[in-house]
Amino acid sequence: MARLDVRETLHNISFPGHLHTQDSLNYAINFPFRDTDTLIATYPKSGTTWMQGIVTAIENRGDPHLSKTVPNWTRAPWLEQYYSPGVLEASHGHRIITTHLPYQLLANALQDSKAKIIYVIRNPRDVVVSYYYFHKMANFLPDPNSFDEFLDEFLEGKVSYGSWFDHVKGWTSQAGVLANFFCISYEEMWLDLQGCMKRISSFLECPLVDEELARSLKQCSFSSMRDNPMVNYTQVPNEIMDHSKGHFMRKGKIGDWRNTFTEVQIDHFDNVYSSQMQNCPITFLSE
Ligand code: PPS
Repeated sequence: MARLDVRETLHNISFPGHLHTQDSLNYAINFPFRDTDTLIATYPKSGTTWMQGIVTAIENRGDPHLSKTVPNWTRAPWLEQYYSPGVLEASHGHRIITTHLPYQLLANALQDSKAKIIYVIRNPRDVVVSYYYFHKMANFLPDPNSFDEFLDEFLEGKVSYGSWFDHVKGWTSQAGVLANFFCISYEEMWLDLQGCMKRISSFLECPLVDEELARSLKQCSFSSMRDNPMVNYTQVPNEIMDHSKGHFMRKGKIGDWRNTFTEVQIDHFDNVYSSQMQNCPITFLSE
């Protein structure tokens, strides 16, 4: 499945055709969730891989075997990507499922579901920078041209997977509505991974003893994940992800957007942000 230049569109949202087909997108929006499923929902570049690692570590009580032997897309497949039916239908017990889809597209499938949902949110300034560099290396995403142009497309919601604003407003509106919904930020995890790990393990009803927690923390540190070929995408061939143009595990920092944005871009971003998010007050922690 190369289709590197193909784009698929669903509900006006564009998806890379290398990973999605109309069939796979329709499979996702009609997916029969089980109450025993755990769903990790994120806008791209918000800490998806990190949360996949955290949930895997918690559910395996800190035993690193699975995370070191099975790629993240197999142990926590993206629901909307073309290979997921094969992986999900073969798994009979508890499933960890990932999605970048906005809530609006999964609303029907999740209606009345008791699946556990973890939504990870990240400061969109760091998201757009991370996404920009990812577009440079991922040959299944359009060439981003300059950061200025990419920033405009991001703010207008024209990038793959759609508008960050719609994504965040849609999913966070489900706090207290969906039966088992938990929202956490990349920044909280960055500043206090141990505290977050305890909160996530309690949400998953899988409390860890100190030794299990210590092993889980070690496994999910940026350096461990950066060096783990099962999560750092180094196994993906260069024609799909050009590793000479960057690393998937790029910096793993908070607030690094300040090194990319100009003053003019900061003002423009802040204007769009305050008009889009006026009814959705969210603050992002910084160092
Ligand atoms: S994707 O393509 O949507 O699945 O990307 P996603 O995993 O959501 O986001 C990638 C960014 O997360 C950073 N990352 C981490 N940061 C801190 N600690 C850990 N363990 C970790 N794992 C992944 C990764 O470096 C990307 O962020 P940037 O800012 O580009 O470095």
